[in-house]
Amino acid sequence: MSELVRNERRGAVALLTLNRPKALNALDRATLEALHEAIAEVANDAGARALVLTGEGRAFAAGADIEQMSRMSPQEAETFSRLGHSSAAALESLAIPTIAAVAGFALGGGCELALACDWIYASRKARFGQPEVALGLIPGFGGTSRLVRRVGIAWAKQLVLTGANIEAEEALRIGLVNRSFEPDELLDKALEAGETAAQRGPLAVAMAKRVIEQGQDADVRTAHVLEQNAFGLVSASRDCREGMEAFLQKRDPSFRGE
Ligand code: DAK
Repeated sequence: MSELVRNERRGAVALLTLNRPKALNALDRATLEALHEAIAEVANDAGARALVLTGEGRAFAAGADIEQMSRMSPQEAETFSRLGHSSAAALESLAIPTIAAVAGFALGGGCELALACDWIYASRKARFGQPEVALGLIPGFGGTSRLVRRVGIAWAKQLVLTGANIEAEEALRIGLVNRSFEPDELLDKALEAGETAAQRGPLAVAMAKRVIEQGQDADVRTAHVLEQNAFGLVSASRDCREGMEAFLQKRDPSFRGE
């Protein structure tokens, strides 16, 4: 495992830490490759029931590595963009809940990476932005589509077209961030949320996540049908019987993911 991304387990929660603090965790090719590898490890770790993604030092990630990008040919830029997209897609397609814990800067590709997580918790000192237009670029890791879905078209346009940063409080207000915390509380709160989800029925959590995601790409009627089908499927699971029996017997359920 590359040291550019640390992969640790905290109970049932996988904790991935972008670890290039001297460059504010700027996403270069090697870091994105390490991230992709770490996500694959988590996907294959049956004991990991939630994931928290964070950054070492004073940034979550200050964007794609500008120094490296400045030397890329158009072909290399396309490959780089593909790598960024596939890391974001790999995060999104994990069957477990994913939480971005943003302690500092989440800019450009860093903000886009946070957006690929199911939700974002932030420290009160965090700053978010899509500053690409200041470099004569546009967001390249899926930010235009994910940001619109998270905060609506007007805020997405304001952020992308001005390239200006916003503080955690504003990010919270517009729904980019779910909750904000004092800096020293952030990681524990993110791990705690991950642990809470990790204790739920894993099949139900995975199915609910999938239906929410597929549903938002579908028309409402289709989304309802997807939900009904998934509801039927999950109700046939051992975990579902266990969950209901445990409630009726006034005890904690013992889920096995089957
Ligand atoms: N890339 C490379 N190095 C970076 C970096 C970045 N994005 N951000 C910071 N660093 C480095 C700095 O160069 C500095 O290195 P040294 O000089 O110490 O060697 C070190 O991190 C500390 O940064 P500062 O000295 O600048 O720290 P400050 O506190 O003064 O400022 C800052 C913090 C975050 C405000 C500032 O560093 C900053 O503005 N950083 C750049 C933020 C930015 O513009 N990010 C967006 C990058 S564009 C695409 C694919 C992807 C993308 C687009 C297209 N395709 C292939 C189509 C995505 C694009 C982006 O993400």
